[in-house]
Amino acid sequence: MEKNLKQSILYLKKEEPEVAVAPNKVLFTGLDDAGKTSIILALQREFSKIAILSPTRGAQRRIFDFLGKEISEWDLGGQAAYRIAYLKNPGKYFEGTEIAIYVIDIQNKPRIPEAVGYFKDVIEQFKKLEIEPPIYVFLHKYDPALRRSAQNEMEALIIDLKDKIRAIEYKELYYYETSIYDFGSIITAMSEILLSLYPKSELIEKTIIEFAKKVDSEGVVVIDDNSLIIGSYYKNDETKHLLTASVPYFLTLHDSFQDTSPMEGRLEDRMIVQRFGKNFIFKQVNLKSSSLPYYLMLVKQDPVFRKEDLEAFTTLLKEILFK
Ligand SMILES: Nc1nc2c(ncn2[C@@H]2O[C@H](COP(=O)(O)OP(=O)(O)OP(=O)(O)O)[C@@H](O)[C@H]2O)c(=O)[nH]1
Ligand SMILES: [Mg+2]
Repeated sequence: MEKNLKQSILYLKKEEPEVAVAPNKVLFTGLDDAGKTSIILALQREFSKIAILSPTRGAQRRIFDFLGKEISEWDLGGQAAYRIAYLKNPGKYFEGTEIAIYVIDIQNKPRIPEAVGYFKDVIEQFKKLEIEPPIYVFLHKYDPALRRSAQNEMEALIIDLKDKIRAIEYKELYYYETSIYDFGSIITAMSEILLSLYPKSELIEKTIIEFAKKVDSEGVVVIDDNSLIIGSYYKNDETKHLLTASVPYFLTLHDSFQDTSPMEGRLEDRMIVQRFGKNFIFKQVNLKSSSLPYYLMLVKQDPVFRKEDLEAFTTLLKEILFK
């Protein structure tokens, strides 16, 4: 009996496809001071570290889990001396990139030509290595205050910058306007980018839409512990903005409560904020006992929903994600 059990466990282990799969490499690159490390820290809600950040030394790597997939995140310090070293040894730094995120500080107008120049260098390395990862250009430091006070000027600058980049031929190129003072912009960008690696994302989306209808909600987001939205439903753009902008604050508030009273396992624990005649409801959901928590946030007219509806929803999510 025991032997059979052991054999079947061995068999199961052999069958497990994840074992041989290398983590997906996501590369953050760009000039020094562009804001790469700040973006990464914002997603981890390490706000106090952003304030005292110093330039990244060389390549910093971190591995994290996204929907059960290992993501290997590379943050390439952008100071000139490091950039020269990377270009001398592309195999070491650029090889295996599956997604590239190129961060440009759009507030630093005098350095834009330099940023475009290094962008060309990076593309050349990919060509040398015969890889063509999608590149997401972050037009970064587009702060809300700037959007209010100098929108025309910034839009003109962005058009000009895109023209310069367009002159460099590359297949898959996408743009995001981001700012660490608009967390929603970072969360939305990173979630969309990482979900592109994940074939089940459409199914998750459908499940969320069904749940939103069932509980009569105008917007629902499911978030992982890295502040990444793994699926969402929004009735309209306004709801989308309200939800994505407030998610990081709910997460931070949740983090601060966690230190004193653990929420885990208490189904009734939720945070509710009333605004615009609506209820913003935030709660932790445990989709897998061994892994990091997930979070659910929804906007509704009334603050209640049936426990059974939530349970049916989380069961479905679990099946999609982990089976
Ligand atoms: N106004 C504004 N400042 C930002 C934003 N993001 C980052 N910063 C600031 O930009 C500076 C540089 O940020 P880092 O994240 O260290 O830049 P980096 O690209 O990692 O730089 P290297 O590590 O040298 O390559 C810091 O002072 C940040 O506070 C943003 O969205 N808006
Ligand atoms: Mg850095």
